[in-house]
Amino acid sequence: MGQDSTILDAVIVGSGFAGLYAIKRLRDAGFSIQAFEAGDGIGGTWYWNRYPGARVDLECWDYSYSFSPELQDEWDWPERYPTSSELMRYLNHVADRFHLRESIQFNTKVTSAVFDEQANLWNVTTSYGKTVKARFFVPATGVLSVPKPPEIPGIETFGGQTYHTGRWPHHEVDFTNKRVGVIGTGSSGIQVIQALAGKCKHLTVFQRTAVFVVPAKNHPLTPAMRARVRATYGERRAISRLTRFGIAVPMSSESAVEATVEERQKKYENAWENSQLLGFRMCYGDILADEAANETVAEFIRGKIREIVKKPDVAEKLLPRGFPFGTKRPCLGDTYYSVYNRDDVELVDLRATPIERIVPEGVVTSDGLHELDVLICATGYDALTGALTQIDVRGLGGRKLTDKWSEGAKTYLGLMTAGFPNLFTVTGPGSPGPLANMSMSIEQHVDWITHCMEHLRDHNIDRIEAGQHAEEAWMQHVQEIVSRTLYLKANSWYLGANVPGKPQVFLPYLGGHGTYRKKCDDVAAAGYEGFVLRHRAESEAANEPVNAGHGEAARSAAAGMLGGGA
Ligand code: N01
Repeated sequence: MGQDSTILDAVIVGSGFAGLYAIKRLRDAGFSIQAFEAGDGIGGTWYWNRYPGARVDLECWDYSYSFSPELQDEWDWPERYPTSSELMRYLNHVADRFHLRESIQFNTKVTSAVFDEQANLWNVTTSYGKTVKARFFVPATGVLSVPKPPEIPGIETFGGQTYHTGRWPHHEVDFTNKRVGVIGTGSSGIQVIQALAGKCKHLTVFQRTAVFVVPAKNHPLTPAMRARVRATYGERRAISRLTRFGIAVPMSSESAVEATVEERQKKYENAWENSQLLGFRMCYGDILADEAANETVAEFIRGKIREIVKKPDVAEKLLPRGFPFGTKRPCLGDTYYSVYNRDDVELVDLRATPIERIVPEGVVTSDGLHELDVLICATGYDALTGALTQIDVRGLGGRKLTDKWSEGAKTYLGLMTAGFPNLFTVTGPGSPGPLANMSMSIEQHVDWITHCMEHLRDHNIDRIEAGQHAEEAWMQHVQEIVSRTLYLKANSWYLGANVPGKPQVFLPYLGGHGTYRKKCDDVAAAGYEGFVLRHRAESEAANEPVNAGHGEAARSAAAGMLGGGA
């Protein structure tokens, strides 16, 4: 982009799905880039999440890159839902095939990023103390990458081995003859519990909130199945780009409350038998918006739990209650409920008998000591903002990102935050990110960012920033959309409710992947409406925004957004 070879066009942070694709796209577009990765290998979330049973719960034909038809054609997925090691194999293949590794410095954490407003450059400092200068700062740090500890007194005194699912060691952990405890029953806990039942001496599950777990129906893929998927990849991806969740499964617009009991039963049985993560949510249009509709699904799944779990008192504890189905992320698992029929698996209901402390021998709840050799914390993440706020990011006037976001993250379109020019957040808060197909959300964001940087280069513009009014209107719109749904009725990580002291603001955009994609494209087509752009010459001469006249347009565009629908 510029002449000075010591100045990079962009620094990218991370080498998971997002970082790898950002390296590829920005490099192909002719930008000079450097990526930093804290781990000693690529893979991002999959690099760290190697716990037993770890696998993605979107089907491989959705949860994979779509940018290269050759890559799609040559890659053989062995199973419907790939394990973390299969995903690592895939991502390593992508890194090798497109020569991405040469742009990544491993074992290097980015510790700070400070914007120099005179020079219009980001000074990015790493754990080695070295600072590099770049025009753009692109954290591709993932939405679920900073593990959340369980915040239980005495945890450091535990005498056995302690692990967090989100920081699993890279060596084999032997559970033979071990008494293992798992704290947490979200997606990670559900997977690790299924994998360890029967593989250790005794498994104790500490459950604070029972979740909805629907069958995964995972299976190996035959060559014929793979051929069928390949034949329809193009069409599937094209449809997915327009849908609410970024996958090519039709969403019904019918109402669950208006359907007859028999109609509902038939649909729900079908969803149970032919399940995928979003199956139940697709059955009726009002499931995530109407409590009575939602309760029909919730009660159907509770009925299945009662059928599978033989001990009625245990089944009763496993029944999810107190939040609508789908508002905490549902989990997938083929054997989850049946593991509780084993004599060597015990469920501790923390609502009835809370954890008091951890001692060297194990976990003490209000009904006594549970002796353990291994403690696994499947206690989740400081989601959506944790990885960004771990970096000391400072924008205009030296303002810290943590100060700006002290009452909740604010962005325009989840792509930029006002006061922090030339910083793009890949699948940032305020975008659909984790409420849609992540790999598709990542490609959409990275494509948009690349086009934007090309536009700036072609028009000699050296600064882009989210407009204040556009940002406020967008965040209002995000809140307005979620308020029409049931999502605010659950203490979820979407809301930041799982991290003590974190501001509780619902951050993912719920308007749907397709709607959001169109919005981003329209904004770009209108000359990056709502953003403030500054020409290089003007930067040098004064601080007057080149599209100051867009200020009103931005405000009215933002006001127009408020009319959007979920
Ligand atoms: O984390 P979670 P996760 N004492 O936050 C409990 C993605 N993912 O790692 O609900 C006792 O969902 C907490 O209880 P509660 C996916 O998007 C995907 O499982 O707060 N319990 C909850 O049960 C997922 O949603 C895949 O009452 C405590 C659990 O810990 C996201 O990652 C696989 C506690 C945390 O559940 C996060 O999933 C894995 C305490 N002090 C993850 N603190 C796939 O693709 C927390 N808990 C398959």
